[in-house]
Amino acid sequence: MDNELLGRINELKRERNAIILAHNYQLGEIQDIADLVGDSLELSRSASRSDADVVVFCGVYFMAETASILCPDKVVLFPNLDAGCPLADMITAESLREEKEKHPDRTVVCYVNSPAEVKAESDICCTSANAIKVVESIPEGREIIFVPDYNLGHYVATRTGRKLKLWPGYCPSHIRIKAEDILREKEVHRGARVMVHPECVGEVIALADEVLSTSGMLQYALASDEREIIVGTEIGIIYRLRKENPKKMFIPASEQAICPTMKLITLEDVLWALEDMAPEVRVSEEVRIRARASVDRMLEIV
Ligand code: CIZ
Repeated sequence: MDNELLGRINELKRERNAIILAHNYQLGEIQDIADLVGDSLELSRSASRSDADVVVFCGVYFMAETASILCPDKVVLFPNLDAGCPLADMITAESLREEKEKHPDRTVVCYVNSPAEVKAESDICCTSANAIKVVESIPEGREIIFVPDYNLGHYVATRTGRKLKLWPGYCPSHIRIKAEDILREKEVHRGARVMVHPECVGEVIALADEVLSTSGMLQYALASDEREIIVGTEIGIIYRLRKENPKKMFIPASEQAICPTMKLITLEDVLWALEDMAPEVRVSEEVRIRARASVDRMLEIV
């Protein structure tokens, strides 16, 4: 690793009173320089509690927006504006408004992987870790629209027995994991536990021992005695799993489960963002207040 580059990043971090946040799917070198590594909501919540003036968010675009929603008093820098989330881009506020008009008496549950404007149009937000609890909190008999991830919504519907109207969005990286990948790895690694993310398709979820969010996977790996775990999510998480559990073996269910935009942010991008104090992501106050209300309703429940 380039010591000069790292030295300069650290110097600027101090000068700007900045913290660097990295999502669990980021490149290893980005995770290594981060003050915090985690899932999108835990990172934004930690940032809001910190006394930093500047947050450098290394993840995908909706995550930087979430940080802006929760930290309006801070400058949120997003080092590479090309790092979008294809799942979040499968819904717009306008298309959701049209759907709401067709179903006037409904509750909209919106997965955190969505644009800020969609959060603002929703009644309550959820993450992959708490989606079941959020749906269970809605009174029985009430119509529920779940956006934008079809597979997560389908999993929640199966687990809660609730009928959800599902949006046809999906994560292009998670749907690359196939049932045959799990079966093949189980054959090679007899006795290994299988943990998968709920953005995976139903056939994959059906073969899993554990269905967990990224933070759930990290907690499970630390707490369990399992020596070998097959991991069905974006492969960036393998770096942190191995770093935190050097004696355990983590087997990616599929090397194809890679999110290209999650890998766009480089150390140089982080340095330039701190030098230029740009690109900045700031959600308009009107959208922020409504999106924040949807996030706060979730936080009251979980
Ligand atoms: O919310 C997140 O960070 C994502 C994308 C998934 C997860 O399970 O942590």
